[in-house]
Amino acid sequence: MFTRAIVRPPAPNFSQGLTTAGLGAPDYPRALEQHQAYCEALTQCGLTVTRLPADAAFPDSTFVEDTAIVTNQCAVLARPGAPSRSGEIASMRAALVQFFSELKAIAAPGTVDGGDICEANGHFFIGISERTNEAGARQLSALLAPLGYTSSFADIRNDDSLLHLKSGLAYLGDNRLVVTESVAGRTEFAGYDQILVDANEQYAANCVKVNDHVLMAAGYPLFAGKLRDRGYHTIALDLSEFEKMDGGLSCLSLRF
Ligand code: CIR
Repeated sequence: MFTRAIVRPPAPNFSQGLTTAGLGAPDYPRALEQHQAYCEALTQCGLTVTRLPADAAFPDSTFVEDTAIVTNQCAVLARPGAPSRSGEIASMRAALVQFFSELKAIAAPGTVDGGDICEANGHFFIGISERTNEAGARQLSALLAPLGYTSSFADIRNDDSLLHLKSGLAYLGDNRLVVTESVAGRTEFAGYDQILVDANEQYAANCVKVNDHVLMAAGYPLFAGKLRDRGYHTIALDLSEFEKMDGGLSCLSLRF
């Protein structure tokens, strides 16, 4: 069970963050509304939500999931692969020390974006991507191992459809993964029950199981139906303004 989440609303210069989406500039008031609804959904799932102040020094800082890996035993500060995001770590450190007695950290030359890390019941899938390098992946694996966590790597550098591993992968519990087509075919994820996200609904793959609900992006009826058919209670959230900045649902919070 999760009890807490950390979020950070977008700053007014949110549109100056990194993006490849080609969907146009985000509408700031609308982004704030969507973020508010996201926070309310987390509250509905039973979480106490800590809202960090918006930080215009880092336009991508609303994507807090990329800055740390949190487990039920520890937190690991990430080391973002995008240089423009490296300064986001200091304020996340200050936030996390309130909740974790010991903070670990990825060090140079390693880079890790939290969006590349998918935990599945004590096993960590670590994506090696344009953001997370092999040195960072090995460091994270070594930090987690003494705590009893296992890990494995998935190299997604040749997969243009994925910014981060979790752009195409989510874990729902009960040995069940949500996968996009390109992720479904990979041997790393064989042995799991897989819910396939249709190619024209790929954005929906980045969903999050929070206690008794699955939070998912609104506007993806096929995927919503697949979840409902399997008995999940879904909460659909409009994330259009975050999608314009390459952001998925999971990256708007750290949950623990
Ligand atoms: C970036 O490119 O870093 C941000 N504009 C979006 C990050 C989204 N994070 C994620 O999917 N984990």
